[in-house]
Formats: sequence, structure tokens, C-alpha cells
Amino acid sequence: MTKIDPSEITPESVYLSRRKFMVGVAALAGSALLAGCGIGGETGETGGSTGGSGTTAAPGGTPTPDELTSFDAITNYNNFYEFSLDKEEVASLAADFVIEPWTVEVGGMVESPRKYSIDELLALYPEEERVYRMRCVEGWSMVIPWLGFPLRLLLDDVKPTSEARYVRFQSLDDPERLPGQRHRFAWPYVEGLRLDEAIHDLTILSTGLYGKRLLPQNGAPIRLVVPWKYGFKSIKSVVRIDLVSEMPESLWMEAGPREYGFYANVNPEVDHPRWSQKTERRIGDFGRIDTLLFNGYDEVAPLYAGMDLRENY
Ligand SMILES: Nc1nc2c(c(=O)[nH]1)N[C@H]1C(S)=C(S)[C@@H](COP(=O)(O)O)O[C@H]1N2
Ligand SMILES: [Mo]
Repeated sequence: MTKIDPSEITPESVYLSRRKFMVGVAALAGSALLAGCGIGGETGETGGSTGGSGTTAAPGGTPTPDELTSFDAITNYNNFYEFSLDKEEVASLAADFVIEPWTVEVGGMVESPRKYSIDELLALYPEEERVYRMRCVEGWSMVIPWLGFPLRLLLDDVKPTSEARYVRFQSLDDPERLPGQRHRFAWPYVEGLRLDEAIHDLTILSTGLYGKRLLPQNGAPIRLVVPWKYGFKSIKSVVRIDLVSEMPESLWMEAGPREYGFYANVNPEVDHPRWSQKTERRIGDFGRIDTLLFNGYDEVAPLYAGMDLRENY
């Protein structure tokens, strides 16, 4: 078993050059390999002014409309540690992932706990298309046309009790089907939202993208998408959703509490301890663009009124 330690994690620029170096050094196993594969920031910064919602400031300050990232990039450059720490290897390793049958169990502090099949969810909650920016904490971003439905609709139906204050999400836990879980880590992948974040209209459960069912590498058959938070909050291949009273401890809070907080709102003013979050690389484009507070989704600002976003990172 190999342990993944977030402190070994390397900026992506270093990772890329190390990968080149490692061609022919395949015998090097263990932490040296893993260190290059986990969450790491990218270096490099450019200036520029801020753009409004729906546009992103290009270096030099010219706002450019967000163009969709290609299907090819969205489905071949993936963080899904249950398969691999190498983004370019996830798709092939996940190709045969069995997603039928699949149930999502919704419970905890609710009046009407229930298990759903994916077909039941699709029948109850018609899919809509949502084009969202996704900003990974590592410093790259994409624009993805998701299919999905507001999480709020599902939560309304199970009726959270008055004690419910948070939502806890859990991914599949099955080392037989998820080879990356054979590495020692804080499995299963767990994430959490405050209840008011969870019922915000931007928060969706996604079952597809580009008009097709999700492929395994993107979190099939169902994953969360929370576009104003760093990508790691958007937990993939969800099997459990629980309403709880206490703030859930996510996998990343457990693995690296100094580096990854509960809120994880995209914020160019709050650096990661080991890299700046001021800019990002839009996959498919050249150069870097400014990162926007809440990833440009200003409508969520009232959720954090009066909160110190530096303390609550
Ligand atoms: N279960 C699970 N969910 C996960 C991850 C993961 O490793 N396991 N990676 C997260 C990270 S770091 C990012 S950036 C996004 C990537 O989503 P995408 O590959 O569909 O673009 O998924 C998030 N959800
Ligand atoms: Mo990420």
C-alpha cells in the first residue's frame, strides 16, 4: 500500500516536467510517482481586470465570453483518485466501470428517507442543461455543459428535519471496482455542504454532459456540481446523501486540514498555502486568466454575508 500525502503534492508545472523525466524511469514506484500526481497548483501569473458573470477577464483585461471546453478535454483530463492520480489515465482505467445497478440512498435527518435508482431520479427530476465554469484548486479550469437537476428538488422531497444543517455526500467505496482505493488514503471520498448552499439553485446533481449520459471518468452515474467552489467539492459517483446536524469532515479536510477547508469557495484573494489562486489556465486556451471570487457566480455572495472568507476557507 502506498500512502498519498498532500504535502508531497507538486505544482502541475513541475509535475508535467517530471512526467517527461519519468519516461524511462518506470521502475520508480511509490511516493515519487504519487507526489507528482495529486492535487498540486500551477505556477505563473498574469495581470488583468475582473470580468462579470458569464465572462472572464483575459490577460490585459479584455473580457472574453466563456467558450465550451471540448468534449475530448472534459472526458480525458480528469481528477478521480479512486481510479488514478494521473489525470490522463483516468478515462482508460474507468472505461469498464460498472454503474448498473446503482442506488443513491438519501437519509439522516429527513422525514422521508429513500433509496433511488438512477432511472427513478431521471423520471422524478427532468434534466436541464447548465453550462458552468469549473475551477480546480490546482489552477486550471473548464467550461462544461452539464445535464442535471437542482439538488433542492430532491432535498424538498425527503423533507429535512429542523435539526438538519449540513448535507454529507459519499462516493462509492469499493476497492474491487476502484483500483485507486488500494492506495491508503482517507477513503471513501466524502464531501459536505451547508444546507443553504445545498439548496441554492446553482447546486445540481449531474447525470450527463454534452447531451449524453456521464462517462465513468466524470463521475457516472451521478455526481454533484457546485460551480462556485473548487472542483474537489463536486463529488463523483455518489451513493449516499445524508442530512446531518454537524459540519461533515470531507476527505480533503481529513487528508490536509491546513490546505483544504470545508467551504473551498473559489477566491483569488486566498492563496493555497503552497501556491497563488489569482489566475487560472483555461484548458484549451493559451496563457492564464484572472480567477474570480466565487468563480464569477456573484449571486452566492449573500450565503457568506458577514463571514470572514479567509478564516472560512
Ligand atoms: N469521488 C471523487 N470525486 C471527485 C474527485 C475524486 O478524486 N473523487 N476529484 C475532484 C476534483 S479535484 C475535481 S477538479 C473534479 C473533476 O471533475 P471532472 O473530472 O469531471 O472534470 O472532480 C472532483 N470530484
Ligand atoms: Mo480539483
